[in-house]
Amino acid sequence: MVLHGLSTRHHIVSSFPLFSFVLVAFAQSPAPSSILPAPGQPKLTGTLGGFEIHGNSMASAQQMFLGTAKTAYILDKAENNPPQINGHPVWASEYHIDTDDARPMEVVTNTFCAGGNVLGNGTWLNVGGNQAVTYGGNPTNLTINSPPYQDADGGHSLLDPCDDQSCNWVDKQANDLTTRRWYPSVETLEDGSVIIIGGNTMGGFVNAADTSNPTYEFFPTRGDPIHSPLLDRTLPANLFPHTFLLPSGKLFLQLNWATSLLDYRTNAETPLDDIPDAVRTYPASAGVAMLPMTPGNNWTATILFCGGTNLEPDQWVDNWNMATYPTSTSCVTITPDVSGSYTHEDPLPEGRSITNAIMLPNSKLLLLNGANTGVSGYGNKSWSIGQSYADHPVLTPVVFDPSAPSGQKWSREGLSASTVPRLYHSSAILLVDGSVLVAGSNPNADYTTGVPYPTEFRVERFYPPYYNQRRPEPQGLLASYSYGGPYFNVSLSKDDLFGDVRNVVNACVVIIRPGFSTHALNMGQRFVQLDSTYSANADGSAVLYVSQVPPNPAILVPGPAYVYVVVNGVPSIGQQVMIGSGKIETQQVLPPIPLPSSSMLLDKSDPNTDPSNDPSNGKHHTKSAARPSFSISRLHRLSLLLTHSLLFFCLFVQ
Ligand SMILES: [Cu+2]
Repeated sequence: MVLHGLSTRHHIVSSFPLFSFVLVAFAQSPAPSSILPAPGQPKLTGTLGGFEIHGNSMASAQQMFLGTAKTAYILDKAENNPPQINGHPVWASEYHIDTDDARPMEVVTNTFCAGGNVLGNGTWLNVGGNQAVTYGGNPTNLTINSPPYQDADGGHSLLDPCDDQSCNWVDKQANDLTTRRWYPSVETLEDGSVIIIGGNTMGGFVNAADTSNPTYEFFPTRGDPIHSPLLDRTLPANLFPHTFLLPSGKLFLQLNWATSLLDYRTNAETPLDDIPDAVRTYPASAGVAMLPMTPGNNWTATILFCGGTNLEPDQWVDNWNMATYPTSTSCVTITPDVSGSYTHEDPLPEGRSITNAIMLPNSKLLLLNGANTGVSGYGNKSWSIGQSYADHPVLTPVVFDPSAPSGQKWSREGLSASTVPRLYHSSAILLVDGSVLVAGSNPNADYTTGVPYPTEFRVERFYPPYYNQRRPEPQGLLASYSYGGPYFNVSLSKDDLFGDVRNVVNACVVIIRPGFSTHALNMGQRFVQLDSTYSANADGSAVLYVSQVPPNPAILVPGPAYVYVVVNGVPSIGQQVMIGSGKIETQQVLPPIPLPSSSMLLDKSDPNTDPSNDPSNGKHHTKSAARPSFSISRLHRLSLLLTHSLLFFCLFVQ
């Protein structure tokens, strides 16, 4: 029996003309991508919904990113960590996921509160940071190779990650950055270059007019920094601006109470609504993430903010007890390409600052780390907790389900608490096995023990509830992905579909950039579901027909990412892939080849696959079941209308 779903694939191409990019001719097809081997199973079983302490990071993980499937990289500030390298303390390390060993790495520049992201060619960039310091974090007069750390002013450093321990940071002291930047944000652009935004020229708890760097620039350089009026009018809580490249090609910027769109091509800024309830930028340090971009929402970007603190600009002075000040429970979303207004979401179960928001492959958002009172930062104040400006760690994570009904989006079902407080200067990233690497916390001016919140080297793994299930082992995933172009086939066995071929309607392919984690941000974190249809076979196996990345590099920028196949919310082991050309250049964009219609070839003799035994009475084989969450968004409808109007006009004028 063959049941065909109604194809809506031709709509996908027509939904993109709203965005101004060029579709090149079919003849310029991308270089064929190699096929990845089927991923296997996790090497471990984990404590479901809980944390396990796994290793020692050697330097505190103020910054952390996944360089390869097996290797994470950690950056700290220059400080008096006990491990040594080349005659001075270590402030960078390479963490091996499978063995929980760390390798010290040499970094010359002081990466204290630097930003970072990955370029389109796979090289990681660490940029900005404090000047050279001595014990206690105090600045030294010398700026190059100053004792005791032989550190230098935070410039920028580059790393090509590796699995054989052969790679090292390359420091650029005489660098391309034209100005000093402490606390900058870094966002990768459509051509794989990055924009570097804001920061200040000297340190401080918050920004100030005399030290602010109210500009942005690019790497590789495009010349002098460009002034941003938004950065001028959002003092003092405008460091590490929340920055997201939108599908429209504009940059969404949220800092202090303000929101704006930046067209970096014309330098035009368009104010949007102020964010309600709370400041979300450092030191308020709310959790923030772009929610999944999927065929169901036509790859429209919605950004979620949760927590923070409601201080007004004149309250960001540390002459009062900020460590006991309550944090916000407020959560809001904004869909900036559609509306400049925020929408209230279900609030958090408790207020939270300094929290990391991690996109899981099952389309849910994990919030972990952070404090219930206070803010980021530290100092020797009478009211400090040790030196911390935050207190009351929130040890139990909480999960946000974007698809759950209002009032039921947050859940702690099956989740348990960590034993390790993670306050200022902590970090977290998704790993390929779907667990989350959690590290850092150091609300201290220098390496410090014997205080309530010491310099933390313990590395944990958090195991989401899916962790111990058998993972899908898809065959046919590609090693690199083009923007549009031909679709490809991914095979799933009966076991991959949990013994019931009808689960193929709940199978999808997602690509995740875990991002550069620091200061409650994961810069560049993104979750994009590829379009797909299916053909289910009588033997219980199935094939997914999978589109390449949508034909717009602003939806998923070029560079390395991880591909997962998710069935019933259980992800395969992720595999590192390359999005786009692997070069920093204008990316080739092709028309997507329409996908075949979904079909379900069922074995009537097998009660597991006979649709007459299905309580849903076979309705899941229809178009709506092929994409259960599919709905034509307003934007999609508008684009269809425009396309069809254009078509009508063309016919009419002939
Ligand atoms: Cu910092």
